[in-house]
Amino acid sequence: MRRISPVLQQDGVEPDLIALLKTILAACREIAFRVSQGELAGVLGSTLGENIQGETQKKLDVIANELLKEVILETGVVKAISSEEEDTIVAGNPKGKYLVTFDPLDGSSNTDINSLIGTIFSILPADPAKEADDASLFLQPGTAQVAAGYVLYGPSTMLALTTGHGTRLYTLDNTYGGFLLTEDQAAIPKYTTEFAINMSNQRFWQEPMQHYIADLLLGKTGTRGKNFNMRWIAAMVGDVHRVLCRGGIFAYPTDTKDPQKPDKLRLMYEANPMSFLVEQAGGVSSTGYQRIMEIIPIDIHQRVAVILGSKHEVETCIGYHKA
Ligand code: AFP
Repeated sequence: MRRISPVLQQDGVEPDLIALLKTILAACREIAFRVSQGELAGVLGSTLGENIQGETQKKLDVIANELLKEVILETGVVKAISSEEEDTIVAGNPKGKYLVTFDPLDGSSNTDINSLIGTIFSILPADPAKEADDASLFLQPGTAQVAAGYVLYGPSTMLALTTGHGTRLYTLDNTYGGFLLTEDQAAIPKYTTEFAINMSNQRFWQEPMQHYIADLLLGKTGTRGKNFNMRWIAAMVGDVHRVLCRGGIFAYPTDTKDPQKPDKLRLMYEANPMSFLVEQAGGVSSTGYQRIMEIIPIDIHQRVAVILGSKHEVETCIGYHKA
């Protein structure tokens, strides 16, 4: 089985980018270890703080954020980072050619129940003409990403990575301490009978999503003519991993539950990197009205509706938004 560096070299990825990715993965290996120690390492439970999103921070959120921040800024090739757990961007080397955005621990409410969580990251080019503390550096569409990935802390620790040459899956081999290639080309099946959505929000959705899900629930007896099954992990990283492995549709649509927060998922830390991975695996990712990776951000902490996964199913869902 192959290691990461030769695979990335074969794809023609720049040496500085390879080194940056390996640094991020070194931090993720450390996070994986802390996660695996659970209660023994005293890392479970919440801190007294809230992040910029107004969400309670878990101890592991803070630990993962600090670990990633420190090692990424030390590389010298990063001009600035933007994290879901930081109020503002953090400046790095003014001459750095890359920007890194990350959600240090997606699904952190799963930590206390020993369920799936992960780290999601995205790498963008840095504009040399801008200062390192200028947040507008990050206001680039997802199509500008040079790499994106996640590390899933599950029964085995897995990495999904794209640099625009398809999406590859790697598994952490604890015997040698590195990630080994275990799936050379993730390929999301075009058709599916599996959906993932938080059904408890049903009454708060807009009409297109109400209609679409109602038709899925009717199964064989409705217009879709086939039965659908549902899965929900409550960590996007886990739900997207399932989609990459065997297909499906994952959606976190706009809702009116909290009028201050019509969308839940963060464009830069969750939606864009996952969209890049999904598209590179042959899937589709949309808000229902627009390709996610074409959104020009106006704020680093911006949120967005997300519908992604198997091509035919996502396109069917988009069709309901046109009606
Ligand atoms: P946390 O990282 O704050 O736990 O949020 C995870 C997440 O943003 C996303 O990964 C899930 O799909 C979604 O929240 C689940 O949220 P609900 O359980 O509120 O629907």
